[in-house]
Amino acid sequence: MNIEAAARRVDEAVLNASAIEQISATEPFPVDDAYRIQRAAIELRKQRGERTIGIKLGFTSRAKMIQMGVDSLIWGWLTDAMLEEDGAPVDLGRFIHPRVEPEVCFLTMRDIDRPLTALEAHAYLEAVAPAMEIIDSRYQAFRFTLEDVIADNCSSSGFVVGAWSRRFDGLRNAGVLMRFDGREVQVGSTGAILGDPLRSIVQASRLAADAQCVLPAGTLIMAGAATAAQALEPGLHVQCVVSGIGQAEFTTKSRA
Ligand code: OOG
Ligand code: MG
Repeated sequence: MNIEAAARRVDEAVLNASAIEQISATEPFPVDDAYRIQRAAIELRKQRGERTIGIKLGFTSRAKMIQMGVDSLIWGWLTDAMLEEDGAPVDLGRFIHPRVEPEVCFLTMRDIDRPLTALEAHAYLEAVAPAMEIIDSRYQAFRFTLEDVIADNCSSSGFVVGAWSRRFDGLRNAGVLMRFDGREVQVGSTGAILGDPLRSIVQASRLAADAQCVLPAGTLIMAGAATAAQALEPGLHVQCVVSGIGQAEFTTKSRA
């Protein structure tokens, strides 16, 4: 596998907002190479001035595994260019076939430089917020293998984070609602995320340690979707409510 060439392919799909064939269609490749491609593609973003500000976990819930037919936990990078302001309009023009999913986001207050236990995780956290991730697979028809989706930075394209708080109590099993124009489109519970979203910190610490990465204090960690993702279209008001934690929202518009 030519890692650099594959990274340029996914990166060009991002820049042109146009779908590509799955990389595995021409050449099957292992998970290790998938993460190498992901890293190389993030380097290309950094060369354009983007900054990594956190990580995202994927397939931490059954709902997502079933929707996408993939059953391994994956992770990718969040950059400053992906962060959309809570309550603001999101321009869909830069996406191919965007979907949105309800999540929670954590903000760390200490460097994570080793695998943490569930008991330790809490002490590493500054705050939690309701959040939504906008995913936009760079592959045609939003279809991919595990390796393809990892290479494509786990479909990550944008995210919106609501107000931060230290409301960690009740986070284990809080109701999650996603609404389009006031209509419920997804309903679930934070318990769907690894049984308890705090476990995403344990998983993140393990993945980072395996990759010999330190997650510096101030890192954002998106825990993964609590429900299946929902396709976005222009002209929507999108809201995510996490009971007892808060809400996040945005509207969609298109350039066209
Ligand atoms: C891959 C990303 C999965 C999640 O929260 O489970 C993910 C995809 O569904 O395209 O972000
Ligand atoms: Mg997600």
